[in-house]
Formats: sequence, C-alpha cells, structure tokens
Amino acid sequence: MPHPASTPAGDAARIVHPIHDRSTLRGRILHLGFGAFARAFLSTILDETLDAMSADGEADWGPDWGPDWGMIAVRLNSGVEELDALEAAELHHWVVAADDSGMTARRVEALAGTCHPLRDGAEALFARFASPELSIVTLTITEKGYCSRGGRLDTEHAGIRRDLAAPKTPQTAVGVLVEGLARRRQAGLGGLTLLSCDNLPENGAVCRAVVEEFAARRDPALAEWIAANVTFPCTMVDRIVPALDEDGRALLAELGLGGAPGIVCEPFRQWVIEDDFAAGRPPFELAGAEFVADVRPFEEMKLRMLNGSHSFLAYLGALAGRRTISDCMADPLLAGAARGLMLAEQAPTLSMPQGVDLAAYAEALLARFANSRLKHRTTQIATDGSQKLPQRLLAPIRHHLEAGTPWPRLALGIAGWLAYCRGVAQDGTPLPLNDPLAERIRAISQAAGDERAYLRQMLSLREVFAAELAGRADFADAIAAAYLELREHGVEAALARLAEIPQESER
Ligand code: CS2
Repeated sequence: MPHPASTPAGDAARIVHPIHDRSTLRGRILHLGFGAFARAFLSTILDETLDAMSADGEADWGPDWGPDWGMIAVRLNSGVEELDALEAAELHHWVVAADDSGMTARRVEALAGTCHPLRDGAEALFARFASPELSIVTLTITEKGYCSRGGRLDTEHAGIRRDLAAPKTPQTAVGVLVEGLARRRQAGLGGLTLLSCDNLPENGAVCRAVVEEFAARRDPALAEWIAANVTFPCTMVDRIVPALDEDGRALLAELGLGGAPGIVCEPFRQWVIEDDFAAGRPPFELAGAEFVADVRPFEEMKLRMLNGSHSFLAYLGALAGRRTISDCMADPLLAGAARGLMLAEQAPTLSMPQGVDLAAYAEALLARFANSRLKHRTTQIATDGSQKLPQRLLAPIRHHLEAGTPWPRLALGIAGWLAYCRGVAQDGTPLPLNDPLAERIRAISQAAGDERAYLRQMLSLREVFAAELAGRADFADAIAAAYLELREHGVEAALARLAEIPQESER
C-alpha cells in the first residue's frame, strides 16, 4: 500500500515513508553483515533509489530492471535476534538521521528477506547464491572479516585453515563466499558482483585476492570461473553510524519509534563506487551515489582524514576519560589536535583529483564529529586497532618518512593505541580491549618488565608493524618518545605540546 511521502511529527522529527511498492521486491542483493551500518547506509540508499525509480513513471528500466531490487539481510555468526526482530516487523526498520539542527526518521522497506545459517541452515544461504534472481553480494564484514594479510589471503588464519579443510561447511565470510560461488557455478548460472563496503584501501581488490586465492586452493577451475565471471568493484562508503546502545534506544523511544527495529546516524553520507558490475545494478546515482573510474584517491582521503582522526580521538580521548567523539570535540586541545592531524599530517599525503578541497573537507569532518546527537563511543572506535592502524596512521607515516616531513600527531596516535592497549585510562578506569590480537597484546602487557620492553614487543607484532618499518630507527625512536611522554605526563601535556607547534611552519 502506498504511504504518504512525508508526515510532519511536531518539532521532534520529520517522518518519511517510502513510496515504492515493496510487494514486488525480489532477492537481487544479498548483504553479508547486516548490522548498524548496513541498516543506515546500504538499505537506506537502496530504499531511496527504489523510490526515485518508482516516482519516474516515464523511465524505461528495461524488461528485467524494474524497481524490484530487494535486499536479503544476512548475518553469519551473531545477530539471529536482530534478524528475528526485522522479520517480526515485516522487514521494515527506522533510520533516524540526527544532528544538532534536526532529525529525519525514514521508514526503510528495502528488505526482501533475512537469512542466518544458524537459524535457517547453511543450505538456505547457499540456495540464495544459486538463485537466478541474485545480481550483487554486498559486504560489511569489517576489516578482520577478510582474513587478509598484506592484501592477500592469510593462510595461517585459524578460520581459513579450518574452512580450507572443510570447504563445504565454511564458517568464515571468505569460505561462505567461495562455497556460494561454487554453488552458483554448479547451477549453470552467470556471474555476480561482490561489492565490499568495508573501510579498507582498495577493498574490492582485497576481496578479489582473498576469494580467488581461497578458491584456487580448493579447485583451480572454480578460481578460473570466478576470475572470468565475478567483478569486485572498489567503493568508498561514508556515514557515521554508532552501534545502537541505550542512548540510541532512548532517542528512538522519544520519537515514538521504540517498538520497531531502528538505528540513529548522522545525516551526511557519501558513496563512491567503481562502475564494474557483472550482472546489472540499481541506479544508485538516483540516491546520490557517485560512479567513478578510480575510487582509490577517495578511499585514501576518507581513511586518513576521517578514520585516522577518529582512531586518534578514540585512543587519546578514551585515555583522558572522554566517552564520545562529540565529548572529545568539546575539548579544545583534542579538537585542535584533530584539526592539526588532518591539515598538517594527513592532507599532505594525499593526491586528489582537481576540485577536491581538503581544507573544506577537514572542516566538514570536524563539524560532523561535533554532532552532539550522536553518542559515538570512543571505546567502540577503539576496537580492532590492529586491523585499522596500518591504513589509517601507518601508511601516512611511511609517506612522511620518505618525504622527510614531520609527523608528531601521527606518532601520538600510535602512542595512544599502545597506551590504550595497557587496559586502563588515566583515572584508573578499565578500558575494553576488543581486537583479534587481544590475547597476545594482554600477554605482552602483563609480561613486559618495563615500558621499553613493552614497546619492543608491541612493535614486533608483524600484523600491525611490517618488519621494514619497525626496524627503522627514525620510526621506532619517534614512537618510543611519544609513548613514553604520554605514559609519563599524560594526554593533556602531550596535546599541549603539540598545540605549540605552528602548523604553517610544518608544511
Ligand atoms: C569508525 C568508522 O569505528 C570506526 O572505526 O572510524 O566506523 C566510521 O564511523 C565510518 O567509517 C564513517 O564512515
């Protein structure tokens, strides 16, 4: 049934209902990792695309390409209850885009089903791959979901070893993708697009590398079929979507939306995609997506300027007792350091296409970080640091080492992670360490006799610090100095010292 497009609900929030006909949706997109980000970003953009297609009665989408692009929401490990809640709500959810100037709540109706191998059986999931309806598999499985090392399949990874030994009952996302593609090939169907939407540099290329390498170890003919039939476009995705916690739930309840699945996020979003789809795609550009030939500069810009500053604020902010990113931005020292990091140490490492104004981008990011309606926990962003540091902070450090330019804020960011991994904030509050390397990091921290021994051991974590980088004296000395200063004098003193450096003289 069509809904009114927009119903004002007092001053609290503008409420938007979709206009497309959800009864025609088919399972054309399979999304692995349907969590907070997929709700607020991919399914919302899809919903708006479907609306734009439906609103254009004149357009000819071709016989097979109507506004019927439904998404199947998949989780592989946890999340059964969340998918059950979506089913109970007849596959709709609310997305509240909130900032200090207002709120819009959109009812999203882009889902055509849900699937969880632990609830429905693995065969139900593989049947989706072997369906002629399927065109695209989208992924938000986080950095660690790719089981990669240096951009290639990590064949030492316990989950990968397990799945290679029993490839028909896989547990990793990589194993599931390869078995799904094997089923599709067996069914005599055509290719697919695998669209990585995770915060990794060249995410499509990493996805291709791990899938093809896993397939080659299983069956070279399957790897050849994948190489010939499956595409892996790179994408840059951007929307700040904190995990739903009691703050988000309270806001949803305040808006009268507490009874249905929902998520709170910022209004901003950006999606830059390489246009290389093997089996068609929805016209996402109708909902603002940008299609470009080369996504790399945009990925690097976002990973270093946004995510790099996020990690910097997360570690230093959490150590200094700041709960959220907007709390960090209310602290002039932290906010000033984030601005300095972006302008003096991240922007100079980027080569952007003409017309991209990095100073304006930095100011817009700082305003987004200051959004006080988002309660984005520093400890949430602090998770999986071992997976995030290389592309966010270490890649730009390499650039400065080559160029001979200073990088004091990047050094403090790494020092912040090293101090965070000690497990306590400055006021003695315990800090949660959620990381694939958590066990090893805790063991290093407990066994280390003194700070220098701890540093030595941490810099020998090869998953984070490549041998050739950790072995450079200029790198190791700068990190040691920043870490020792942080441990001895605290976050405020370290930031105050940075604030003294005139930014212009660094260029
Ligand atoms: C954050 C990202 O948790 C994190 O590591 O930096 O999730 C960030 O909010 C998004 O990439 C924004 O697009």
